[in-house]
Amino acid sequence: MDILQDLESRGLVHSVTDREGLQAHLSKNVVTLYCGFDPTADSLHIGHLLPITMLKRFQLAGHRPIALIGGGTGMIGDPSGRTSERSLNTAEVVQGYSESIKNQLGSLLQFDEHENSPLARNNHDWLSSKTYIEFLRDVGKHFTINYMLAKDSVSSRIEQGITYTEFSYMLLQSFDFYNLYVQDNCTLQIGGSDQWGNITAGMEYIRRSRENQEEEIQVFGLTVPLITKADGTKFGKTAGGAVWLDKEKTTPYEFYQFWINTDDRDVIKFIKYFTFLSEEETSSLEIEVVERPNERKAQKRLAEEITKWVHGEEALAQAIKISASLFSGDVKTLTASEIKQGFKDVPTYVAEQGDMSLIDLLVDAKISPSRRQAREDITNGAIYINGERNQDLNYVLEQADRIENQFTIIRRGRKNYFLIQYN
Ligand code: 485
Repeated sequence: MDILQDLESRGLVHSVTDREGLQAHLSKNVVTLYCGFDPTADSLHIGHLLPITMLKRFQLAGHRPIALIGGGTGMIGDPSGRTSERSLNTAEVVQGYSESIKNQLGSLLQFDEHENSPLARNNHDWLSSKTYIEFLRDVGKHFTINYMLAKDSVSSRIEQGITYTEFSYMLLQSFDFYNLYVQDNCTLQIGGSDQWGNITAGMEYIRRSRENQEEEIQVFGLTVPLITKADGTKFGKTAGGAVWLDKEKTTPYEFYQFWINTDDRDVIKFIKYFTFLSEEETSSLEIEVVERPNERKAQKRLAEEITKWVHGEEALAQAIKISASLFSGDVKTLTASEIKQGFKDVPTYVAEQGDMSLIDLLVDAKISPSRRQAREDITNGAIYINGERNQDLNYVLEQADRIENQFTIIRRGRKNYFLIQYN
């Protein structure tokens, strides 16, 4: 199976220009390809993960990927796939975001570490030095307004209005493809399906601007599908918002849990999309989903693979440990840093240092609704301190109940967790 067939069998190809031509091109050459990322936030999110795995797949197949950071285009804002105008960020903000994103892409793709390892480029390098007059003459002249108006990214915004700034975005992305074609011999651009218009505009621009040269121009575009879920909800969103790749924004435990919670109907598709597991292993997990769905083996494998890739072995081991502790209730072996991750969304009560009676704590932290109920909860055996049942009505919490002197975990009933944090 060649790379294109492999991608197709995984369901990763939404659209491709000249499929047969691309297949031949990939079989005859080490192809340089690129995908662009605009610095619109200080971190990438899991919506970016699929194109990143694509870059890696091409690399593993012997081709040469470029991760392009949109330090220049991020100053403008791509209207593709959006229903409203973006607000502009300052140059400093965009530069800061560019750096964070470059670091993330570097850790996922390992720039410059081996022979056909991915390259990093930043379009600020060529966009910022081009004058307006040059740009209009060299790039603008190759596009008719009619062509630009016909693109989805523009036509879908006409009624509502689109600024000249965002309208021009496709010219910048086209100019990027051209530059990478000239300087790095890049002949393929990939992206999400919302990028189709910008990618084909770039191909068009390369052809037109090189029209009078002798060389035969072969450039291609390929897009990955928008990820859909069986239950119809949007992929990549949780109650807490987007799932980020930055561990400060989405902890490795939350990240791991996101994948663990994948629906049985989606899990094999996601394994094909996001992991590099063999066909045999994927098929055997497919059987597991059907025959032993309760064991959630496929979800565990999916979560393990992606968490390891994005956050590393150690963070994965922690995420697994936190998940197991919360599941079994045996939380006393958790470290303070693991508690911070695992209990991020748990009601937290900040207590003063010093000893405190259990009943007072249950009432003050609103764990039990009244003193009477607190007493009942304790006698009934519903209260656990750091995973251990406590039925002593006169119990006073002391130093030994504080994990690393910072936290006490209280559980009421089967799984209502509360976190006590000390000042
Ligand atoms: O030369 C280029 C300059 C910038 C870009 C691409 C080529 C970025 C692109 N215009 C864009 O906005 N991409 C989105 C982003 O940066 O968040 C997303 C796409 C998604 C997928 C992902 O980037 O919406 O489909 O391509 C990698």
